[in-house]
Amino acid sequence: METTTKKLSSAELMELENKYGAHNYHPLEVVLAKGEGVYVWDVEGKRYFDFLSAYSAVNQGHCHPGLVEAINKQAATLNLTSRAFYNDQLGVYEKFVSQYFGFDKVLPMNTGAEGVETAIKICRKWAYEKKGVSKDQAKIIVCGENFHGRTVTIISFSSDPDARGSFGPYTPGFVSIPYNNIDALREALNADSENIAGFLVEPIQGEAGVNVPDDGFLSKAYDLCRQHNVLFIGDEIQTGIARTGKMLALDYDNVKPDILILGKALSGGMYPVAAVMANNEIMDVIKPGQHGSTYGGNPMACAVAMKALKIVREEQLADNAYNLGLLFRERMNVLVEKSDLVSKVRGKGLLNAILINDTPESSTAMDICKALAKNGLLAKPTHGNIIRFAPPLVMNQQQLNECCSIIENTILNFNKK
Ligand code: IF1
Repeated sequence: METTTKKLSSAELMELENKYGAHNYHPLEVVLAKGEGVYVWDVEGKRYFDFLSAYSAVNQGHCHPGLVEAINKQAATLNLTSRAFYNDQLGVYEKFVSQYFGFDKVLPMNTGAEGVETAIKICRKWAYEKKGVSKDQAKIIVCGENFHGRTVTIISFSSDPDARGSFGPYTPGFVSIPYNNIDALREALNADSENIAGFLVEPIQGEAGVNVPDDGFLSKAYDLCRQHNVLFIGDEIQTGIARTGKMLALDYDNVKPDILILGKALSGGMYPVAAVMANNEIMDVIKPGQHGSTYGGNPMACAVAMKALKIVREEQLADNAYNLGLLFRERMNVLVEKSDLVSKVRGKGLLNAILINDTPESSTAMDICKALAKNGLLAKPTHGNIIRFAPPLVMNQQQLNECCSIIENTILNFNKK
């Protein structure tokens, strides 16, 4: 065993991950050791603006003092009881989160993928018991290029060869249509109306490269679902909790989903907390013994999530994300004019991406991210030639302008290999 207390260098720590950890990621070569607000620091003490926010989990900023206090207090009091017993946090949280998002009930889980699995189970059971779908015939419509998580059932309806690849056999019961294509949705519903149980959709596709659908797509999709007695299931794990400039991205379209899935920023990055919300006629199809999780609804998660949601409201993070997002895209659009390297900026609120003018196979976007890191800003490419920008929502205007300058300078001084 190691007995020395010597601090390990970035190189040594990367080597440890490389040697002892499964190679299921390809991280940027920076080793983080500390975070505060919009900043993170590496092992050597270099400071960066965090433009990933742990994939939109730390919307409230790193180590938010209110969240640190909430988790410490609960950690010293009661952590985990399982759902075999009641606990003094769960009911209070369930009331709080249900009223916050306007649903009758919540089913608490931990990770986003679990939330999606939960929604699928509720939707299927509802289809058999309420819609009258014949046994094992329920189908859920999903969208091409979706990202909903990593479980076998969820990757069964992924169109990404890496995500789905050699993990079969796959779970049946899913029909895929192109994203943002209302005619395709109409056709799929017409083709099998009586067996379609749900439509599962990301209001903005994150992993696909911040794909923003046309105005009206989501509300038209919702109306079609109503016509066919199909549940509209909103995956707001990444887009929710103020990220896109509204509390939920679906708020832009005035759509209230039948089932809402939240995760990530529901805990502000403190702890894995996910929630599935629905009204009674849907949620009540789940009876004791039919779903659950050891950690789901534990007192730590409840205390942290309540505080995380209070912070979003108190600090008006949705409005801040909305306003800073306008500013960000305005400045990036100037860059699109100035630089041949950037062909487009898109997004809502503080969930944005720039398209790099090179092939997805090229290393250009990755090389730009490395240069950005050198200049003190952390971001990562998705799909090869798209760079996602999603800073914590506690950023202020001066910081955002500083970040835009870093991005502009890095790109204007970038020499393609
Ligand atoms: C990884 C992306 C983000 C999600 C939506 C469910 C989940 C996610 C809309 C599952 C998770 C993550 C997971 C992360 C990469 C990531 C991601 F690049 F894939 F698209 F956020 F940008 N629905 N998204 O975005 O939630 O089970 O992970 O808690 O490393 O796989 P989870």
